[in-house]
Amino acid sequence: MEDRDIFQELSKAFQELDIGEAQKVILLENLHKLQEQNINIMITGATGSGKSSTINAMFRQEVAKVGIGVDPETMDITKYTLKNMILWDSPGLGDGKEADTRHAKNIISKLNERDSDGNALIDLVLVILDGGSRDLGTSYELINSVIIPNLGDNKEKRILVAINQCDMAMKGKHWDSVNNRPDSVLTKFLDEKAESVRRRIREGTGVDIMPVYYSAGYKDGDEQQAPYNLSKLLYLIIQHTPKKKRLIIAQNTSRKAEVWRDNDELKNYGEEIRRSFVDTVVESVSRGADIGGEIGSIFGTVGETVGMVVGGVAGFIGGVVKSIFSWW
Ligand SMILES: Nc1nc2c(ncn2[C@@H]2O[C@H](COP(=O)(O)OP(=O)(O)OP(=O)(O)O)[C@@H](O)[C@H]2O)c(=O)[nH]1
Ligand SMILES: [Mg+2]
Repeated sequence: MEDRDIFQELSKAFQELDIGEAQKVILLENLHKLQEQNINIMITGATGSGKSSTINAMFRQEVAKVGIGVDPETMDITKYTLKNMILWDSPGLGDGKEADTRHAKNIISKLNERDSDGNALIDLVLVILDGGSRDLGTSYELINSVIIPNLGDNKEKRILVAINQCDMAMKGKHWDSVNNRPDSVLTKFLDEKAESVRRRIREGTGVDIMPVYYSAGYKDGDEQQAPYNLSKLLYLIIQHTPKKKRLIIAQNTSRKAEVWRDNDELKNYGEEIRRSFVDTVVESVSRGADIGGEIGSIFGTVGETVGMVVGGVAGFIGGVVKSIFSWW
C-alpha cells in the first residue's frame, strides 16, 4: 500500500486552505505540536497469550525491536520503538516464583516512572489474556495485585483488558473460519467469559473494566488466519488515549486492509476511528483547545463559527483523513 504520512498530508492540505499566511502558520504550528507528542504503551500478559502477535498485526512492520540491555533485572522486557511511540512488551506472571517476582517488580517500577513533564510515562497498559486458557488465575493476580494498585488516579482510563485467541476459546470449535468470526454459540460463550473477567476484577479491586475479545490471527507455514476484532481493539485503545496523542497512534498502525477487516457488527469501528482522528485535529489544531488558544482569532470565536466555518474545516479535515485512512 502506498505510504502516506498523516502529518505531511494534513500540512499539505492546510497550505492549500484559502486563509491568510499568518493564520496558516498557526495551524501548521499546532499540527506540529501534535506531531511532537509521545506515547508509551505497556503490553503485558502471560507467556504465549499473544503479545508479539498483537503488536505485529496492529503496528507497522518497520518496528525496531530492542532488548533493553544486558541488565538481568530488565532484560525480559522488549522495547519496540516506532515514530514517537514506544511499546513495552513485558512478561506477565506464571513463569515460576522467582521470575514472577522479577516481572512484577519491573512492571511496578515502569508504571511509576514519570516523563519529563512529571506525568506518568506509561499512557496505557494493555493486558492480554489467553482466551484459550481455562485458568486465568495468574492474569487476575497480575491485573488485581500488580497493575491496578499502581495506576494512580483514573485507573479505568489507563488499562485495557483484551482476551486474545478468541478463535480457540471452545477448543477451536464454533469458529466460523469461512467468515472469520465466532458462531452464535461461541459468541455467547465469549460474552460470558468477558463478563466473568470483568466481575473478577471488580470484586478484587472495585474497578470496573469491560474486556474486549479478539484474535490477533496467525501465520503457520501456508496456513494463516486474519485477525478478528482488531479494529475494535484499536478503537478502544484510541478511546483510552489522550486526544492530543491519538494521531501518533494513527501514524504507526498497519496499512494492511485485511488486518482491520473482520469485526463484530456492534459499531462501524473504522468510521469511529476516523471520526476520532478528525475530532483530534479539529479540536487541537482549529480550535486550539488542547494546544494553544490563539487559533480562535482565525475563524472568530468558537461560538460564532461552530457549524459554520469550523464545521466547514471539520468537513474538510474529514475528507483528508478519510482519503489517507481508506482501509478502516
Ligand atoms: N489461533 C490463534 N493463535 C494465536 C493467536 N494469537 C497468537 N497466537 C499464537 O500463539 C502463540 C504465542 O503467541 P505470541 O504472540 O508469541 O505470544 P507472546 O505473548 O508474545 O509470548 P511470549 O513472548 O513467549 O511471552 C503463537 O504460536 C501464535 O501464533 C490468535 O489470535 N489465534
Ligand atoms: Mg512475545
